[in-house]
Amino acid sequence: FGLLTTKEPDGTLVSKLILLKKLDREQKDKYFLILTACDPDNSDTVNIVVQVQDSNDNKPRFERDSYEVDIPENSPPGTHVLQVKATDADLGINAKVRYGLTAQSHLMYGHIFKMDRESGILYVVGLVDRETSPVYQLGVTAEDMGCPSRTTRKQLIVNLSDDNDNSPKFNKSTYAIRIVENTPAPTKVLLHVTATDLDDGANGDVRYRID
Ligand SMILES: [Ca+2]
Ligand SMILES: [Ca+2]
Ligand SMILES: [Ca+2]
Ligand SMILES: [Ca+2]
Repeated sequence: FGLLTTKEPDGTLVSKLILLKKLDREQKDKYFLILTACDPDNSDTVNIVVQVQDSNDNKPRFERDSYEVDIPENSPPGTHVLQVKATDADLGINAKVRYGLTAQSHLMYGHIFKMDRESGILYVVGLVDRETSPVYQLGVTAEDMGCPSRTTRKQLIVNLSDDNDNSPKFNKSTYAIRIVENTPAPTKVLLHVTATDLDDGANGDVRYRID
């Protein structure tokens, strides 16, 4: 702060308090100044309190640089996937954070995942099937309520772990073999069959037997 002293036409000296440097409420929100007026013999002082009001100059910041979580496929609607959290250095509504999915993620995956605006909890709302998509890359947002508001985006990865929810399937429903009687046995290969299983790892390993 500084003083700009000017002389009025009637000869009075007027001092104006001026700002010499930008203020940052997040650094210091109150200043106590003492202004003294003095003549060669006497003086008077006055206290000045400067309260710095907030402007929305900070974006919300997520607590983590990235979010990644594993959940089992077929987790039912209502399953709590993960909670994100962001803080904002401003004050009041400038620091009040609301969460969401980016417009693109909402468009693509809004039928599968939903972000609670208040709590930042991501929920399952649709079918999560590893065989359809084993990984979801979601864009999440934290937006403050300032005017204009400020928004931060972060990537959130949801990996689906496998559940053994697919049976092996033969590539044909019936196989017919013609074989001449008295063919010497053991013989060459009569038939090659394959069955596939869409699951992962051991859940997708197929063994064969004849009953
Ligand atoms: Ca803010
Ligand atoms: Ca601020
Ligand atoms: Ca299986
Ligand atoms: Ca599966």
